[in-house]
Amino acid sequence: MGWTLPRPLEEVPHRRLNPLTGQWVLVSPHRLKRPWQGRVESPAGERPPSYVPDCYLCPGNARAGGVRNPVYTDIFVFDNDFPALLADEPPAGSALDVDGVYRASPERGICRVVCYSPRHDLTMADMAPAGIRPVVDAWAEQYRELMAISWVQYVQIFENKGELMGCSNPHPHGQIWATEQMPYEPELEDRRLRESGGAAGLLETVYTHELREGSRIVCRNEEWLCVVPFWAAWPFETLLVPRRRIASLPEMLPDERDALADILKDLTGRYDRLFACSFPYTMGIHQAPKAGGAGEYWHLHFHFYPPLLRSATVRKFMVGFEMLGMPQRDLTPERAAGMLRELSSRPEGSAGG
Ligand code: H2U
Ligand code: ZN
Repeated sequence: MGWTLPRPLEEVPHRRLNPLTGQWVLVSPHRLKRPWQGRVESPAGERPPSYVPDCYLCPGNARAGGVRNPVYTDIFVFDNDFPALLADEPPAGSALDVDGVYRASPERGICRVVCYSPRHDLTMADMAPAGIRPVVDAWAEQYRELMAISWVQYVQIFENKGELMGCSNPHPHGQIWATEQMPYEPELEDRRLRESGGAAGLLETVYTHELREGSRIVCRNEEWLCVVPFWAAWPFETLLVPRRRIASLPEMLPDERDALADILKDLTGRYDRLFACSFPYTMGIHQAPKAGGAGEYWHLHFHFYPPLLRSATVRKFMVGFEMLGMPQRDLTPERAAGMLRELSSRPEGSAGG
């Protein structure tokens, strides 16, 4: 049945549970009455050119390692020249355990980079859905290919966008890390999804409630729903969930792929219009690990974690109580969703190209 937030919670400090991780977040809606005298930035300046001769991701250019990129026309995937993990089998005897306190073990992995477009100046928000579709297909194909490697347990696809998020180059790109062991965040989610994997899984329940309740919806289409989750820690954090409980990207049908490309453009466009800037974020796809049975209960989803709070330059810091205690937010998820929802899905006068 439908439900709504008890009225008092819109005014008083409270905790909300993140059912995917089991962690709680503190919400302080009453603090929104605080005066704000910070700056609000004007729209960002000029776009970069569409081709940059010394960009290591532009078509035909040499990368930092010396290898030359092909003259690619849609997407381009390559092995990271400076990978954080190596695929070589670790030498025997490299594990450490002293009194259960000092523990270490080798970790194998494969790191790749995915260029979304040959155009240096585009982001997903500027690309047409038909241009994003090859990115969606590449993600699915990379997941399939990397999961087929015997020792790979998990594949994390992600994107760091914007200097604020440590992104090294504006050329639109993301990364893929395939690891021998399950990293921490998906591990937490794996347990909850497994425990809730009955007739209506956890994210199916969320999908149904959010669609009915409406106050946290940012945008949606036939196949996908984007909300500021009830338990969001970052001010404009979003969760993108498919209607159907699919465990991993290769299971997506053509309609679901097209709809995904469409909603990625819609969401990133809203983000850009929120503070009239190219909106920074870390985005990532959580999907099934290799562990037996995971394909049965996993429900893939995207997380967007943007750092901005009030303008193109005023960001939220996860410091102080957040670092030492637990995450906290002032702006309620319902208000944040309302702000993103009110923005038009396409900028005025845009053909969506
Ligand atoms: P960001 O997405 O955080 O900007 O990282 C870009 C990645 O591209 C980074 O992991 C890799 C870096 O190692 N890279 C190459 O593989 N080759 C290059 O020539 C430069 C950057
Ligand atoms: Zn997740």
